[in-house]
Amino acid sequence: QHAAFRTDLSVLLDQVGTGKESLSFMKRRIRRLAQQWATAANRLDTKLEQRWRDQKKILVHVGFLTEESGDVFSPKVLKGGPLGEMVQWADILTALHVLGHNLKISMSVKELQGFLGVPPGRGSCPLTGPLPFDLIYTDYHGMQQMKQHMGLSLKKHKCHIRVIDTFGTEPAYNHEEYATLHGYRTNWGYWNLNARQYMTMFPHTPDNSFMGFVSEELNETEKRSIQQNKVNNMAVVYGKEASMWKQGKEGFLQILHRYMEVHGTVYYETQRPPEVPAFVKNHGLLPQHELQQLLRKAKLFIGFGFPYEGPAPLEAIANGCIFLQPKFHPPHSSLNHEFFRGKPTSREVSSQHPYAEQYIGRPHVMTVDYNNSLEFDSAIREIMRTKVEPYLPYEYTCEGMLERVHAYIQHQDFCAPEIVGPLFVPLPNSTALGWASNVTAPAAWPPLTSLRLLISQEGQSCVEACQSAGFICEPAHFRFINNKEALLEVQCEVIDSEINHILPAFSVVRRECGLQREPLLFSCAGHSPKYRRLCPCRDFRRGQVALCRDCL
Ligand code: U2F
Repeated sequence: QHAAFRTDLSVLLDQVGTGKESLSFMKRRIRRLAQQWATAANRLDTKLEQRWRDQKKILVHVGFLTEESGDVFSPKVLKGGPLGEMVQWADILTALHVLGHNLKISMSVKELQGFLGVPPGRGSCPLTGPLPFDLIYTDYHGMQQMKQHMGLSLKKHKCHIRVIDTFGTEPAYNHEEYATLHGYRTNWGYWNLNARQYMTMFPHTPDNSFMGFVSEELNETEKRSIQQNKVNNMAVVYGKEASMWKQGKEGFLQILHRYMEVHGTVYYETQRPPEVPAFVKNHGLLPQHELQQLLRKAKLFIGFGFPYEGPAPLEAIANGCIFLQPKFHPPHSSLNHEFFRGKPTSREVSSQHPYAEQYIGRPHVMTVDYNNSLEFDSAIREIMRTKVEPYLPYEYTCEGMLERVHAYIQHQDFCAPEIVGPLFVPLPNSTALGWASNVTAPAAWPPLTSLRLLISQEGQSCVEACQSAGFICEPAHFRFINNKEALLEVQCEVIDSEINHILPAFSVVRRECGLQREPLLFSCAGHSPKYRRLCPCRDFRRGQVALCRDCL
């Protein structure tokens, strides 16, 4: 059946259910953005020229909101707790509904069992028949629950699963045996999925798929009125929980206060939290739409270093604020910071919000060293002088998210047997950068036309190598370059095939080349001091890094 776009969200709102603050938050958000989604659906429909889209049977099981996982988030919705995950799930549900799929939503293990058709009760009673869904979106908690209640059949059906994973999972952590042997084992698990089945909140590592969420888009009239009403000396602090304000913030808050009126939206019960200085005008935790109004007036949205990688900076920038944030030197990661410890990634987080830093940047985003008061001081003064327009990257608009999710649903297939190289043929007389395939593999997505082979510097990952050449690493293309034809230019004396997440690569000193023997370990993120890596890069659309030029 064809999936026809839907612009009426009432069925979805009924499906989300009631009885918890988290659900009310998500429903308020869905209602508030309904018009934006409808407009976006119409635009994308036109853009895709009414082309055929298969309607999929989709189960969404939101593991972290189930009682069985402890649901620590719901009670904190009105108390300054994390909302980023709820923002994202609300938007995923809306996108799937608007794209016209056949959706079932589960927020408890009982509902999960009901939808999957496994007998209720504890213990692992395997699903015997076929899986009644084409796709299951869940999270790490949901994976555990499915393992417990689907038993062995989870393995059989796992290619249908997509895991919503805020900070991302790198291939080395995902492969059970490899993680266990090489110190990449974490409590989140090693599910042996294709790493692209993990879907992240920001485009962190291209090893995972970028799911994202949306932020409000302004029309020209709104943009103009915002610019007229900006208060040049008004700052809003990023931090809805008092603990985000503690320790070492006095110094730069004082500097800030010298120039600007400082506003906060910190949750409090009866009186001002002691962490928040008296000169701060605290509005208390605001409903999302009121926060937007505050951001429309403010000139500056300032981060204190936590929370990491949340939605709020995008909302601020979309409402015409400049986002000022601390640079992390050295970068924070699971190796050196409590918050990331035990998360299945070694990704280095270079500032509070690396996406804002790297994908948006000046004049909308300024990333500075907060320990250097001169630098901080001059940043504030520069911000007060600088005029910016509200800005929202296309990938965070409703249309951008619909386009991306549409492309994933129609093209990503982790169940089909993989076609492997060597489909790769270097073009004659080419430099490494110019190498491109002149063979087309009909089933490949992203299509092979997008492939650009690159060789990294020693110690450099493919994420960095591709980025520095203006491309993005594309893990789906590894299978086409993991062969000796692709190694032609590097003249290796020996070619081995091993299980190691930095392969394919070669060691300059030893003139040894290594090919990858375990496709699950193809990794854009991997790097090692003595190795230059073979990197499958691809082009990408402006403002939609998840998709290559010919990907739609
Ligand atoms: C991130 O979670 P947070 O919820 O802490 O992220 P934020 O960027 O602070 O904000 C999430 C939403 O909270 C809303 C705001 C954002 O959409 O509009 N909000 C609000 O409604 N009222 C207010 O007064 C202030 C904000 C991240 F998303 C999570 O994945 C991480 O777990 C967490 C920790 O790093 O950070």
